[in-house]
Amino acid sequence: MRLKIAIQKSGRLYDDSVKLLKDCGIDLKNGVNKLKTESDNFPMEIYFLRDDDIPQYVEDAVADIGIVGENVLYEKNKKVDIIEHLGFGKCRLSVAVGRSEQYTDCGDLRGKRIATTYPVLVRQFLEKHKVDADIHEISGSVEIAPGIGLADAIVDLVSSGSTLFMNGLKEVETVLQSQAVLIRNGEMQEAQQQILEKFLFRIRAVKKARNTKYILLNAPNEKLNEIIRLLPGMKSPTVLPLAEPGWSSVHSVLNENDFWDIIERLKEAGAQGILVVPIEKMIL
Ligand code: PRT
Ligand code: ZN
Repeated sequence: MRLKIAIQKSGRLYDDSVKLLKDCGIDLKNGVNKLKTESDNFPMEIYFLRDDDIPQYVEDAVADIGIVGENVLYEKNKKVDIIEHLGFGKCRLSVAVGRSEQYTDCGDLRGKRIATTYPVLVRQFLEKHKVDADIHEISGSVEIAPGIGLADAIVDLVSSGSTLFMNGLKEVETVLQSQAVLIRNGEMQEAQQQILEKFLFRIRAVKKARNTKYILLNAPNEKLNEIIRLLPGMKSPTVLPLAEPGWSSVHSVLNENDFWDIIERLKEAGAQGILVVPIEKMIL
């Protein structure tokens, strides 16, 4: 019994999807340009597909689970469940208009021609805002549509914003915030379900570790209490005496988001020789 997972064959989600499997200790048999491969050390079969096809394959149970962007998932609207947000492939689906256009709110889109590869999401967005506009579905290079007179506005994925900028466009509305998610077929056999539980346990340990750093520092004993108060730790920080009398070594973990703030306060409190190291896995 193997758990079948569909991931993107090539493109923006490929590297992070393969890295996630690798970080979960799942080795893939070599074979570039293959449609599918399997793992030597985990009961998993990996299908390489176009991202647009992944929701359908999971709905049809050709694959049990899949990794796909929320943008594709909601556009395709298939009967699958989201199990986990994966934290990569982050982008937003945005409305953009010419940089010199006046724009105050969605009402300005009324009667306009909007080019997009996401007609379903754009229609929902316009209905929500009670705006009538013409949706022109095109299959790619959406950003050039206003420049060649095909549309007045576009709805496309944006990450850094440089594509819009280079095409003389400005972002005016966010239709959807998106990231890669793990999806599953609603009905799965018990054996696959159990493999999925194991896989999820590993994914959560990897995600937790990615957001956390291990910190080691030296502190004069008289400052220990103050420094320990700054460090959350998993339970509480580990404190070990240094060979030099009057000094201790303190070990703990830090959340990536609080990281710089806490480091500054630790220095002010008298911490020295601060080392911060990545954590590979974290099981709580
Ligand atoms: O061949 P296949 O159909 O599998 O791939 P694809 O060409 O349809 O998709 P791909 O590989 O481009 O993107 C896969 C997924 O990555 C998308 O569905 C999103 O979930 C996610 N993602 C994250 C992005 C971006 N960021 C992104 N910036 N997908 C596309 N873009 C494009 C965008 O369309 C625009 O052309 O990048 C350009 C904008 O980037 P910035 O940085 O200039 O703003
Ligand atoms: Zn695609």
